Amino acid sequence: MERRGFLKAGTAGFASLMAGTGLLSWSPRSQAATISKTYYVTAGTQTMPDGVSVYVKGFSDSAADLNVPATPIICQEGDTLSITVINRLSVTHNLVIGGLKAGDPPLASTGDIAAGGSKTLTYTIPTGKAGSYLFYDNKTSYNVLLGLHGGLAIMPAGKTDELYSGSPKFKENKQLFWIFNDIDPVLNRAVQQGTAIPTNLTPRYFTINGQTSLPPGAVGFDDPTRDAMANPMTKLEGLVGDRTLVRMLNAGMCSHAVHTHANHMEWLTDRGTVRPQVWKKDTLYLRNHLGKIDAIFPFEAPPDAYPPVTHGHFPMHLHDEMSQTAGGGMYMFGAMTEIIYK
Ligand SMILES: [Cu+2]
Repeated sequence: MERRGFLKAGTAGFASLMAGTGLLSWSPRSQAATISKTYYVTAGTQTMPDGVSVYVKGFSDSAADLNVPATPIICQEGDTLSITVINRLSVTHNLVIGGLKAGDPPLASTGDIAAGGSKTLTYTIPTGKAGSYLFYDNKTSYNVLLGLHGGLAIMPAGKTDELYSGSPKFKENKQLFWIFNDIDPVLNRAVQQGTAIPTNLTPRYFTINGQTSLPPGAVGFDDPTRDAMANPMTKLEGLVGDRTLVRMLNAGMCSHAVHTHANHMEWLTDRGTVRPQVWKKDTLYLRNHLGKIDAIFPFEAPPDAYPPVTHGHFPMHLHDEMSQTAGGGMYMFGAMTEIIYK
């Protein structure tokens, strides 16, 4: 599949998102609903910014696609999730929904899905589970690193602008995921070729929502299907006052220092636990191995500029420097996106 499938996947992922913006779209309901979704476990190759082709696996929208990360799911407390996973590969896989808090057992699991088989996970979401979740494959310790992961947003019932009931508010429908991953191609090659899985991993590529930033002059620069700076699913874009919820999930093996220019972020949760006070910080610690944080980027006029600034472009990058490189050195080909005041 693979390249073609992957590129197709890059745009297919937008389909369930809000047309034109890529943000998670949400209309609350007074009644619970059943949210049905089918994922196909597929594999193929993804070309890294240095031209290296890396084998990846994904929970994809069709047998012909390769979506890394998976198309996200958004729902509300009280809803029933019905997720069918069709395993198109020749080894056993599964899909689990991570727990709300660090250390919690998974909310739900498909159980083992044999090669060529399928399973359906059904889970009715109780009140109190609103928040951000990573769903992933935990059949092995490394399947999540290969790309088998995606984001699940559970809204408080009937709400459009709160992370959890009573949380600081964001602007309606201004919410998105930043899902980070890192890739050691030695691992991916071992899985592809069925050789021994390495015990020491050294990531060479760092992604946000499956892509890297591509600076001017690079192949794919400013192409939203390739460049994390231009992808509407990833970049922060708004007018002053467009408070945006960012649900940050880390599928990878490296911890990160998530740094925004222009504004400090309002830090709401760490690993699913609501923080006792909302701190405003420009750099947030996102732990490795399923770490997660939620924060609001407030889109205030940047406070340190005079005369006041209401338009402009700023970066979000990670302050752990290796994550801003590809292939062991290419700078600005890493986990970075753009913040745009329109
Ligand atoms: Cu910076």
